[in-house]
Amino acid sequence: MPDLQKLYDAILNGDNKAAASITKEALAQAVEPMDLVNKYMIPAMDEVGRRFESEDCFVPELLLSARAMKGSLELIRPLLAARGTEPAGRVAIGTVQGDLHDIGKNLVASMLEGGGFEVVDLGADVSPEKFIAAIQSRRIDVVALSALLTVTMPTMKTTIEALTLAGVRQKVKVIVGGAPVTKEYAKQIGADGFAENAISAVSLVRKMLAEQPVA
Ligand code: B1M
Repeated sequence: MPDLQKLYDAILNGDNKAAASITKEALAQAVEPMDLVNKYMIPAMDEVGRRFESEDCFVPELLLSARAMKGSLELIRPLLAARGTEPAGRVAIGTVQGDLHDIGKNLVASMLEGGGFEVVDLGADVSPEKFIAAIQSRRIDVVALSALLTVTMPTMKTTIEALTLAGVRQKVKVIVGGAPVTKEYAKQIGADGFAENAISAVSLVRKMLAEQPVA
């Protein structure tokens, strides 16, 4: 069994090679993938964020840590996606316009795939028009909006408003999430639901579609 604390250190220090090698070793030894994510990888990114806030590290270090995190997640992602059974609905997911953070969004997308949903991943910095086009062309059941910056949270509201103006709001459920987003904020901007993390996003979407299928 590899020393998993070293996975935390590798992501914190932006060492993508070490992070990938420990992740591979852990997966080969049947360590539960979500334990790697929740106990070591996310806490490392949280620590990077704290250091950034206190000016003990800067954007280049953030980028290196993000690269290490993404590399490890790429190794874990197929295992999460393989857990699904039959498609339970189609979710279009994206980080809203102006926001480049996509690690959490990618994790939510992988867990939704693993939960049996078909995921249309629109990427990061996604304009309202792109969400609208996806709804119009792909028979989307749920639109999932992610935001990591307090300054891009209001773009979730403008995206929902744009869906209404385009006449597609009633066709979909809209869920929102991301570190600064709260349940109260979700309600305030007219979203149908809020999920705090990737696991709760899956149960939320499942519950929503079972309770009240979209029009
Ligand atoms: Co940025 N950044 N960043 N950054 N960055 C934060 C978010 C910050 C909190 C750091 C800090 O100051 N402590 C801060 C935001 C402060 C604020 O707004 N209140 C910040 C800042 C300020 C910035 C810049 C402005 C810095 C600058 O340039 N001066 C800049 C903005 C760029 C832009 O977007 N326009 C910037 C840039 C970057 C990088 C590009 C360098 C890089 C992102 C790389 C990438 O994503 N490809 C980066 C990173 C890595 C971070 C931190 C350190 C880590 C984010 C992360 O990946 N976390 C972050 C600090 C932190 O979060 N601790 C920070 C791990 C990930 C798994 O968690 O994304 O929270 P998270 O996702 C979670 C949940 O939130 C939830 O589920 C996920 C899994 O549990 N979730 C959803 C997310 N989306 C969801 C959607 C759902 C449901 C749940 O349904 C729809």
